[in-house]
Amino acid sequence: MFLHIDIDAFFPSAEKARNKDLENKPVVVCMFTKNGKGGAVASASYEARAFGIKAGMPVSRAKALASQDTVFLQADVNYYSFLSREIMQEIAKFGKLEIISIDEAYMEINDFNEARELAVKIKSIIKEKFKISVTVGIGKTRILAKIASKISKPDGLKAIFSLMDVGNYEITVIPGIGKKTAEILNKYGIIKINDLINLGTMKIKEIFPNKYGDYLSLIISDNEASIKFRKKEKQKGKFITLDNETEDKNVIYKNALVLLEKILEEKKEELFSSISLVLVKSDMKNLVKTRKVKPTRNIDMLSNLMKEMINEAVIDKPIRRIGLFLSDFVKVNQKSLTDF
Ligand code: TTP
Ligand code: MG
Repeated sequence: MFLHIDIDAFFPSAEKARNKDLENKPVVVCMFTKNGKGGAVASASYEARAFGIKAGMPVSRAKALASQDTVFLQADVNYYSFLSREIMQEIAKFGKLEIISIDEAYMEINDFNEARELAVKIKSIIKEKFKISVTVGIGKTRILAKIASKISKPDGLKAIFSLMDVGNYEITVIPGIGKKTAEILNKYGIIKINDLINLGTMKIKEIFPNKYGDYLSLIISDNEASIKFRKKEKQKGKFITLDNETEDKNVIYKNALVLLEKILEEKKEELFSSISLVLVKSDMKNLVKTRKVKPTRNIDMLSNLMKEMINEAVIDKPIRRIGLFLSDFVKVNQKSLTDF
């Protein structure tokens, strides 16, 4: 058996835990842009979710949906990371913890009754010590435990022994089935988990003849599947071919800056957490540099990083093409994403 422990509305809950005035209030934690006008929602408390406010939404949209008394706060990631470590340490006293993100972890337990008792204990201790509620899913596999917590949030506790137990839920409760995959499956008449189970592994592998098909097949057979991936990180990139090959770092910088401006212009609402520069040399070899940043769309910050990377680059051959890639901020402390 596995426990999947997931903190409820983590960032807003962390804010409520340190400020009694926020109790029972809709709280939206945001990553604001530098001028404080734009930005995206990192997480909304359950009271705020009732208005339709969700993670990833532009702050402007969230404000339009919010009630008068909704509190908007800038994310304090240092505090959340600190709190996350404290909470995880507390939970780790009960067994070997596999931490998979800032607010989620698994624990393997031999016996079901033991798992259930432990889940109750963990929930009450975290509530008592940190004034924060967590949901615990119990499952035969990690995926089943994760589904169990997902459908019983907030402050929930639920056990699932087989995917059939949740047959009447929509397929999107399965981790890894997002909007796009759901659309594909919907075309085959697959709406609920029962439909997916009835479809069978052969047909699933026909629709997805790749690792993803293998993944779904494992899930419908109640086998342990790797859940290293979650939301796919979205990348926005552009290339420019220079009129004349150059070794001049200023020229390279100016061209890269044009790419940066274009990407920011096309992705008006996004925050980015990594920037990669690709320099294609005259011998067609690539030189790639990447920098991670706190979620931002601040052009001064991003162009400075770009300048640093260009300055560091050893340009031993003239450059003919320049590429720039910005990756969306998806989740704080997210593990590496494997795609399929
Ligand atoms: P989640 O566990 O996905 O969400 P949550 O804890 O806010 O809400 P719940 O589990 O009750 O559904 O993410 C944990 C934290 O990670 C979240 O509080 C804020 C952060 N986060 C972002 O900053 N950006 C995002 O797009 C997402 C999904 C989460
Ligand atoms: Mg959570």
